Amino acid sequence: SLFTIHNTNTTIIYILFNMNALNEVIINKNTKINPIWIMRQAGRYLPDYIKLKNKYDFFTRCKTPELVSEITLLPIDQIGTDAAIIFSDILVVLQAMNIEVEMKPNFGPFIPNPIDSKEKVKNIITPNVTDKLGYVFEAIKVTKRDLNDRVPLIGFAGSPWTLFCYLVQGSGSKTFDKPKGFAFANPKETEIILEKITLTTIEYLKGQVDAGADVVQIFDSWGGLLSPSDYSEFSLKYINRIVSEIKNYAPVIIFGKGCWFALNEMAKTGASGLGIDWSCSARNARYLSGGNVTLQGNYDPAKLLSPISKIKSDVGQMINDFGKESYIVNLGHGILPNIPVSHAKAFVDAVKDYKSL
Ligand code: 1CP
Repeated sequence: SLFTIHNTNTTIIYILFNMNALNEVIINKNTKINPIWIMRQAGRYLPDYIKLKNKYDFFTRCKTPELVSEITLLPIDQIGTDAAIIFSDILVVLQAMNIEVEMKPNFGPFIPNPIDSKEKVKNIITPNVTDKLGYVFEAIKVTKRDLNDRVPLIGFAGSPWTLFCYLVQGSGSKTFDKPKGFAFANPKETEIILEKITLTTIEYLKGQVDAGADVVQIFDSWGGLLSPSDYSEFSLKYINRIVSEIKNYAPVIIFGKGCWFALNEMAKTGASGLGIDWSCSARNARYLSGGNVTLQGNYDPAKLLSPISKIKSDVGQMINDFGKESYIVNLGHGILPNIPVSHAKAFVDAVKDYKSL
């Protein structure tokens, strides 16, 4: 294999490689358990995270390797997920590119000087990633040490389009009308920006893998705001470049929120896994993705507020629908801050208790 496998004690890596390897794991351990992790599992809802959140500001948490490791391990210890995801944020890449990003309590990301005119495009740099983001690589090394091979570690980055959304809008938004307007009015400048983010992201993800990340996920949270053809031009084109550069170093998962229409093209990028949200059924996701790629998802995060008995039966149904092979259980988007820990744990336990029909 072209990949360095840092962990051998879990199915999640094997499932992203190929089914034969997975089957070996199943036979050897005499159990068949789909791997599970939860998007945004490290932050948000865990009381021990909230304590650290009240003590240290957001970027201090991101930039202190010991804190990153502590936060990253919380869900492994407390709800038992099968993979860890490094505690960081997609927006650290914009900071590295010379864009000031603040994280305002009870508001979210805030960019005081967004790229809202052509003249400002020159403010964006393609940085030396080790200089600017070396603290993430350091945090990955410390976290890998502390994980001690219990579960694999997932690195991540935002897609160029999703980062562009924050860069132009200056904050979160439901519609991201400013970046869409900028892209349609200034396609050339938009291409220049997306290229720079793409080059930075390739180096950033390579650095994460070199530091010990076993898998990487690309979050395209706002790709679903685009039409299928605009998605190809402004988002998938760049994701494709990133995947082709990274896939020989580590398996790549693409999560595109609301991007079911692009599953077929995403499958052709060479990604090992595709994240699915709850607007797409398992059957449609398998059909659209061509049936040969691992799928991940897709429980509606808000449904974790259902009674625990319902969560358990839903998980059984979901595994039946996606199938036991080439399937990583997850939510269809990040876990919400108001989910009781007991419900998150019930979701994980339901996967482990699943008995095939
Ligand atoms: O202090 C805090 O707790 C602030 C909340 C917070 C947290 C915990 C933010 C601000 N980012 C994070 C961490 C984070 N962000 C992780 C890793 C840890 C975890 O498991 O929680 C990850 C994977 C992300 C990824 C991320 N950040 C995405 C992609 C996933 C998704 O949810 O779509 C996006 C869009 C962001 C931007 C962002 N950062 C923070 C917020 C509140 C947001 C969303 C802003 C908006 O509403 O648009």
